[in-house]
Amino acid sequence: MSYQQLVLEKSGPVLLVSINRPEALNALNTKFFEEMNQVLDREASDSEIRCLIITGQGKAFGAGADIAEMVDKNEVEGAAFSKLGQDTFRRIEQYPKPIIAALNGFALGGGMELAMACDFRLASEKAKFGQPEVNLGLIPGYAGTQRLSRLTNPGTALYLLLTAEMINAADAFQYGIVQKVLAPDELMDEAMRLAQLIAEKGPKAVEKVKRVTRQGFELSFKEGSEMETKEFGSLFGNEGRTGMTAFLKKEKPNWK
Ligand code: CO8
Repeated sequence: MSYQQLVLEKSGPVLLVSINRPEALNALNTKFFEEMNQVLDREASDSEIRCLIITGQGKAFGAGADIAEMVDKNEVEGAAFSKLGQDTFRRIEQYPKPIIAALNGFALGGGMELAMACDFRLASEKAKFGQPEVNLGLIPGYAGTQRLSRLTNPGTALYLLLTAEMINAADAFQYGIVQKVLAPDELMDEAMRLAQLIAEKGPKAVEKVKRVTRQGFELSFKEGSEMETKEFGSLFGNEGRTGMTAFLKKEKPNWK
């Protein structure tokens, strides 16, 4: 399957998805969302794939939703475009395999919202972050208002959302938006190293740790802890036994 706006590279158990519309700084349009959903349905769902990386080609990760596509939309069409993006990013958040954002450059508006939907974020020293929607008379439409305050805190989120100030990678790290800042030529190596590391772990445990952590944000502490107990128990006798037995025998676990 070939895509117009995405380039896929498989490296063993890791699928690298690069957004490839550098002439428009990888602005996110309807075609992008259609193709991203197709990748999640097809290539990413292959049982050999254990972890995904999303990055951008050129000087941007993504400079936001495509302003040229949005400019003439009416209220109903604007809301539909928001819903398409929200549903796609929710799928990324809930996808049963980890998805790492490797932020090579501008991550603005919808591009920053895509990054926030991923499980964690690595940034090049060259990356720039911001929610510039108010400059356009808009607000974030891909759940950025919700994710940014949960990822950071209400004060940091409102500072960025209200001023539309662009911040650098060091500031994004300080605010907890990104987990690591790397030299530009080290970004993809580190993303791949971490993805391969995750791919070596128990696949059921990885899927469950993502789900329990993610769903826990939307539950009370008590409900989240109960879900953890249930999922913890479900690993006994199968993948958990494989991993613990291998440890006791000083062997590498064979998860299959
Ligand atoms: N949409 C469409 N085209 C874009 C976008 C974008 N978001 N960003 C950049 N481009 C295009 C430019 O128009 C330009 O095209 P052309 O060469 O044909 O003129 C090309 O990319 C290169 O851009 P610049 O020449 O501007 O490059 P610079 O290096 O000078 O500047 C910036 C880089 C600072 C990133 C600048 O391009 C910029 O400010 N871009 C817009 C950033 C922005 O406002 N993003 C937010 C968009 S709104 C949004 O994301 C809302 C999300 C929720 C939507 C919900 C649905 C309703």
